[in-house]
Amino acid sequence: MGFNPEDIRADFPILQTKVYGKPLVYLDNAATTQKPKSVVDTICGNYYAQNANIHRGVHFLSQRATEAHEEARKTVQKFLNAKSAREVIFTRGTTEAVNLVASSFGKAFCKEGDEIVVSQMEHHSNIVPWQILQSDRGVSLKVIPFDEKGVLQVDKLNDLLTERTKLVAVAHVSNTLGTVNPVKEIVRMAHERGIPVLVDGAQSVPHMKVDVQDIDADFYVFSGHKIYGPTGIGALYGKEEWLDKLPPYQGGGEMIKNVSFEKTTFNELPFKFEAGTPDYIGSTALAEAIRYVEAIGMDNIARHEQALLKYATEKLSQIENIRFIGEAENKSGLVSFLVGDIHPYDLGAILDKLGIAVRTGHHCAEPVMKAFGIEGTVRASFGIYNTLEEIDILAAGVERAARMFRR
Ligand code: 7TS
Repeated sequence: MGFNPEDIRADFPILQTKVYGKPLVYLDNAATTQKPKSVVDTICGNYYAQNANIHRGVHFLSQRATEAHEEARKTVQKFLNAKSAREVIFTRGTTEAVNLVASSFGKAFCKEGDEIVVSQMEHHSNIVPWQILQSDRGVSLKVIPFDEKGVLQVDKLNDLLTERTKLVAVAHVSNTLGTVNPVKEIVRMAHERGIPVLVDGAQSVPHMKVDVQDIDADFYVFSGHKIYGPTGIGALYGKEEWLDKLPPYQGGGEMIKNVSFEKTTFNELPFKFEAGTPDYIGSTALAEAIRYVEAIGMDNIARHEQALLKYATEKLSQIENIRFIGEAENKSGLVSFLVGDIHPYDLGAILDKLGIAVRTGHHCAEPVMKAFGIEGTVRASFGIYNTLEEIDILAAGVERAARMFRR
């Protein structure tokens, strides 16, 4: 496995929580991950020792906070293998990063009749911002479908790309199906026609090595809270050539060079896109989270989570009338399922009473539910601190719930 999850667990105080007297089994990592002590300590330490607004101050604390924020940017840059720190924009998370691109790219490049291509397995965060552009600019959305196993039908992409396609926006990993999409191939196909690609990395960055230059994505976005970092911080990677061409998303302090009532000039990258006081405490805590996962090793994390996925799939398969939603060969560490006609909320509520935290519902991916003709699923999603024993507890819990409903 490359590392011992028991050692990792000791770094996460919340995992000691008892739920209704039972040990917490936290399997809702796709929604958000728990935080190691080092991340929480970084937040506290920064507030205790180096809090001051950044970039504007000549004084000691302000300079120290500025350096930490800019170091954090470099940490994200290296983590994603971006060419330059100017290509890393701090945002509130994936959602804000997609909205930033949709809004700015839309303003600069989209007009009535243009097309944006998304996939059928997108999280609402990578659908709705493009729909807003639809009503603002009159662009239309085209959708890459997936098959019955939840595999994206990439061969259909060529037919969807036209002279009117302005951008392709696709998830690297589906939060509902777990499918890992061949984003490098998608980028290659789009680039053959000169079309830029945004990749939603919310569910990939925490679980595998991501190299934005290798993928050749034009934009790549992720959230800090899904990679053991704090809430309220995430990043947009954008190729400098694209970010240079995009107008600012929000106006305010920090993103300007000069302001007068007659004319305002904008700051250079990355500050052009960071209006107002940025979350400089969050950025440094995110950098600490990145250091934390890198010390474990992204390849070790991927191997561990693949082992959990394999074991969970085998164990849960033994349950009568279980139906997996998402059976791609290339899957990330999560299982979405239904058992017989038990409502996912009922199953989730019983698992909760056993101390097991899973997510139920449509997981903000209603088009996926529609494609399968279901209302929702139960989803167990794995992280670095999960163990095979926890999978046993999950499988026993699902079996117990199934028996209750069979009676
Ligand atoms: N994109 C994907 C693929 C996601 O899984 C999520 C969140 C988002 C975007 C939005 O991220 P945010 O941090 O900006 O909110 N996914 C989930 C989930 O699966 N359950 O809760 C949130």
